[in-house]
Amino acid sequence: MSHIVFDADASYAVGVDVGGTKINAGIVDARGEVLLTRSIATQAAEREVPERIILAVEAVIAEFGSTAAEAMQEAVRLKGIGVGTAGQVDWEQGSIRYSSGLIPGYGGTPLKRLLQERFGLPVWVDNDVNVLALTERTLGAGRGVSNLLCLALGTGVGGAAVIDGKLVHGTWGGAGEFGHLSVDFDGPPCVCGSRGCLEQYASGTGIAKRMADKLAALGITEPAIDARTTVDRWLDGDPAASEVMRETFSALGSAIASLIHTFNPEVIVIGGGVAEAGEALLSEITREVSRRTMPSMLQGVKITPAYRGNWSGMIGAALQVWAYEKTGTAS
Ligand code: BMX
Ligand code: ZN
Repeated sequence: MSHIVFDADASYAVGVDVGGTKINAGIVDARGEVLLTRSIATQAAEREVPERIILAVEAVIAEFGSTAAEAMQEAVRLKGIGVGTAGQVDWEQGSIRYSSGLIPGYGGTPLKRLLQERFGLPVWVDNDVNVLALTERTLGAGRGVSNLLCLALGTGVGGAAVIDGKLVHGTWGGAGEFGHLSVDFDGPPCVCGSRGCLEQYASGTGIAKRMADKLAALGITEPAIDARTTVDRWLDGDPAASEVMRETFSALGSAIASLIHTFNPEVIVIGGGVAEAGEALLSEITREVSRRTMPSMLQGVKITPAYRGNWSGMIGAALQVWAYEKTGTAS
């Protein structure tokens, strides 16, 4: 007997969240309930990233097939595959137009075509944080909200904007790269070519790097310092970690204030692995935002954690299958 509760009457889709570090794949129903999940590393020496995405999808489809067969004695059709991926996605083509050095060699991948050919199912591909916004609109803090911003603090920093009820894609799908808002025009160089980008201060990668630099300046060498350890040490009152995190909060406060001034949103959702630090992190961000935003524009703005933390990207990836089934494209 499987421990999975399988509903023979529900329709299911595959959701895949491709981040700089992990690929999370799962089977999700139309209400965003997760039936099963699988997580693998995005980059491993022996396979290219598109092949690893296919591996993750094969794994969840195989497990779903045996679960469905156990429950019903027959195979059940999946409705489609939805992908949310790091990188700048040409969302009508479903291809990766460009990817920063966080996923080397990924740019140019015709992901939608590859998955359609391999699995024979309808496929939707969008940026990872654009699909996170879909989860928030459908299930989370964005329900009934017409103006919503999402920021995901992960391996990189990603963003999405829903404005006047519409997910903003820009000319071909690259809109919402909030991680590359510069918060210091003379700051450290960024993988995108600019300087002082929010991502340098608020991503897991950026936090870990700045903590290692800070310790090195103090004559301390800790080779494997990561963002989680840095956040834990900040919560414990460690002075070096507190300095690093103070910069993180200032950078976030500055970027979010600019976003509020640009978009006049009602809700700002903060997700990604770094945001799993929880309430303490959120209240520091809120404080920094309040210091830097015009009072009239700050009034009523809600800064809130992402629905179901790190799984919300995968859920939103799958939700595309129902959200866009009629039009064939995002709205
Ligand atoms: C980067 C950029 C964004 C992405 C964001 C969060 C790439 C490969 N990534 O700024 O497209 O949304 O990181 O990505 O160009 P994650 O890896 O933290 O999920
Ligand atoms: Zn940048």
